[in-house]
Amino acid sequence: MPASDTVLMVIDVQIDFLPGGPLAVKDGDAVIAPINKMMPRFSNIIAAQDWHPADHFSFAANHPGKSPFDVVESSYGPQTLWPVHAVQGTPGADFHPDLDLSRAELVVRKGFRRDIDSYSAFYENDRTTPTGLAGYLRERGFKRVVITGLATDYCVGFSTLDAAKLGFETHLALDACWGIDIDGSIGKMLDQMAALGVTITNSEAV
Ligand code: VGL
Ligand code: ZN
Repeated sequence: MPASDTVLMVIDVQIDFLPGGPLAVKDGDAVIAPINKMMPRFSNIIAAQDWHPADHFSFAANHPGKSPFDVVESSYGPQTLWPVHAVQGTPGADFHPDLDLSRAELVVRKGFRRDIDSYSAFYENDRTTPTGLAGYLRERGFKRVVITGLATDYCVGFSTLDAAKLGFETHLALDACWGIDIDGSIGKMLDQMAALGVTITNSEAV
């Protein structure tokens, strides 16, 4: 049983990232069963939800002549363009109905500013605008985070790196995550996690 100063983080398990969605992570629905199985063991659960306005900068459709997965310059450096996804208030932005978030005590929404994307649940992609999650976790006295969800190489990955950099003892439950994998991005992300001392584990072990 994880200690009470541990929080389970469930990242972006939303309809648009699951098979059939516009930014589907292949086999992404495979994360739902292990996450549901983990939840009863945790006293504290929080979720992150990608939550973009329809005119969001990260959507290729908002850049004439550009296609999804092109990279453009932004005020904060290179930004990958995505298919339209997780638009505020649309069914595709909802959590998957099979995911049992009934005990989640906080939902952090991110990416709601038109001009900044946000992969991490802690900081937006300019790497300086905080979501408030670090303050929340500290004020609640949490010391340890266990991270699950989508996508291993983007929102899960950047959330994990930030958690470790912020000084939380950080664990990634690898079988409860699934990635997009653009040009080896999953492997690169796991290497960065290892370099920061993240414990790569699995859903049964934590
Ligand atoms: C994500 C790309 C764009 C994710 C969100 O949840 O990993 N990836 N928006
Ligand atoms: Zn997004």
